[in-house]
Amino acid sequence: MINEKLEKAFNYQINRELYSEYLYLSMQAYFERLNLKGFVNWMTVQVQEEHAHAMGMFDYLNQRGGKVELDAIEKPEIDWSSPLEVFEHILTHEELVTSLINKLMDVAEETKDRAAISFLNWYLKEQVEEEDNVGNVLATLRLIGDDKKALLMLDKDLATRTFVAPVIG
Ligand code: OFO
Repeated sequence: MINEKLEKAFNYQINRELYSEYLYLSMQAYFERLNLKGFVNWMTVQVQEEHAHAMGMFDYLNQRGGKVELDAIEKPEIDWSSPLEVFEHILTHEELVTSLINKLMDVAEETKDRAAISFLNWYLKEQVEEEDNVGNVLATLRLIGDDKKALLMLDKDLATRTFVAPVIG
């Protein structure tokens, strides 16, 4: 049975992962409006990943005999001024998520829940990857500047990203 404080912290993080999914879905819609199909694809994969992150915790909490409590998901932003601004937003958001996973880990450590600590290690590694992926696209967008041709080349590149269901934990 999972400790109540840790259960609450997991429920909060499930909500944050679902918010991430929602935010990226909104970004996907923004790229649809720009007709940048490669960026749309990149965001689609991102949305699927966030759903998998939320479900990983959802399943884990159930497995540990905890009570999953879904909360309201706030409305995400709907407009950005450019692809660059979107990716700046994603990086800031992922850095925030990393700090939240660290806080969740603090609660797992505080409650001496070694199983949860081991489970959460996967999320910490995943955050390193997430920040790196986003940082790479962001760096390319900064190089591109106002060059429309180069933006379309990046769009082609982002069209190749595929979703691989993660094995969590
Ligand atoms: Fe769930 O990693 Fe992004 O937010």
